[in-house]
Amino acid sequence: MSAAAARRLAAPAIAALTLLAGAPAAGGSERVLARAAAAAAPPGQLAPAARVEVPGGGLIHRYRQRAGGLAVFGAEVVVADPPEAPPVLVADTTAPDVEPPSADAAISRARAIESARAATGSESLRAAARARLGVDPGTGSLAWQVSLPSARPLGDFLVLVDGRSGETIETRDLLWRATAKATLFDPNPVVAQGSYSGLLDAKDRDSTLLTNLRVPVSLPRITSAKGCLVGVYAHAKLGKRAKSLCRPSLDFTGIERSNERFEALMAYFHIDRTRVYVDSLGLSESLRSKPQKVRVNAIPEDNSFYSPMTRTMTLGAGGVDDGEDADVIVHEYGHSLQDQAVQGFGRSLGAGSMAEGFGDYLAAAMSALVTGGDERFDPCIFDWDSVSYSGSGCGRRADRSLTRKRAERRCLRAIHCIGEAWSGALYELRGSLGSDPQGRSVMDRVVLESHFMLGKRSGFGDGARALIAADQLLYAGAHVPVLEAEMIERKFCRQSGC
Ligand SMILES: [Ca+2]
Ligand SMILES: [Ca+2]
Ligand SMILES: [Ca+2]
Ligand SMILES: [Zn+2]
Repeated sequence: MSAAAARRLAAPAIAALTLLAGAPAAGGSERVLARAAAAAAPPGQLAPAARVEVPGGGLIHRYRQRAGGLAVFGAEVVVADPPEAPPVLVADTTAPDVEPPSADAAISRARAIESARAATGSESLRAAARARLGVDPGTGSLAWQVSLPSARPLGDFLVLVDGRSGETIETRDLLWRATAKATLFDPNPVVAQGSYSGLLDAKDRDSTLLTNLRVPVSLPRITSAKGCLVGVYAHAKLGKRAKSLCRPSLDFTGIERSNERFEALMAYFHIDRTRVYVDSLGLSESLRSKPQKVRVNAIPEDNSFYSPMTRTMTLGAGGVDDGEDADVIVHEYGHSLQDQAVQGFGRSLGAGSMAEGFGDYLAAAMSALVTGGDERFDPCIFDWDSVSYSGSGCGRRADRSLTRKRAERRCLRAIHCIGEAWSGALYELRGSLGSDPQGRSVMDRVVLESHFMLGKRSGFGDGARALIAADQLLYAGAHVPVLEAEMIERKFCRQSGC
């Protein structure tokens, strides 16, 4: 700061201190102000921000640096005022030489956000971007501080953008994350072994065979500082009382299937991986930024569900614990993904059936990512969970050649059953459309994008038209003839077209 500037600032500084001293409720006692005045910033730039009473009688005072009515980013002073001792200047991150910049001629908020997204390569967001105009403490110049909760690439980016030129001054990723380890079923022991031989639930007891069919995995993106199963995309809890599962070492490798924690680890791992996969497909809208809540072994029944009202997944413990089979976890998460695209989706027979069919399709697709494509096990849904109730070895299948009409005759309005006609069509299309030049499954992209164009009570006709529209949007309609032919053959569309 020049001598002239120092003189200019001196007068208002004294005025401000006097003002603060006259208002102890906001600013603190004169002794505190005298300590705060020892900070790097001139006292006139310190605005009282908080005053907290500490049990035992002391106070904590916080001041933020402001210049010309603008916040200096991250610049603050904290003074502790113990009852029986002199005040202490604890923290000081203020800057000494800030001349109040003029906010005139600043670039727009929208341009600042655009510049921050370009600098971080952020293609999609998990929540809305925010931006605040203020002062860069490093240079003293006008700047926008932009917060970007980015989905792709994943990060909580805090970007400082020059308020006049739009250039990036600094980029920081604030997301806390850690990776835990566990040994889990992927997707389930039947697929891991390649047969049903010797595989029995035996009331959730461990066996050498089942223990050995686990594989070591990483549980990435843990955000809990205590090592609980809370992450960017999943939040897993145990039992009816929704207990947290925490281990500060993040090493869960010793946990076997008889331990109730096993299913929580399974749920975390498979939800996280499915979400990352969906995000990798490059869809038009971002999905929910909050982690998916899931409660495992929360009900004794052999049943699992997703609640659109609480947005929570619940996995039952009947028969084989539902959380031991990724097919169950992914199917239920499929309901959540649809609810994220169209809130409350599934309020008609057709919509309900499409929802069930999509959940099974997604379970088959995620299985295929692990097996590399296995016609025995990918379309067999709940291979492991179903050992306690199904003679065929599958709870349902995603590769039936059913038409809508035959399914409706056969299924007596049961949506899981009619859903097999829908999953059958999607799964067949998955095989025939294959991958795009970027290596992404065409059908996975098309079906997930199509959900953004549906309504709560949409029927099969809407579903078919949404698939076609999604292909027109994503691939310029390259696969429309194949999609439409399949939809007509399955009787989701009339012979004349969708
Ligand atoms: Ca178990
Ligand atoms: Ca079960
Ligand atoms: Ca399967
Ligand atoms: Zn379902």
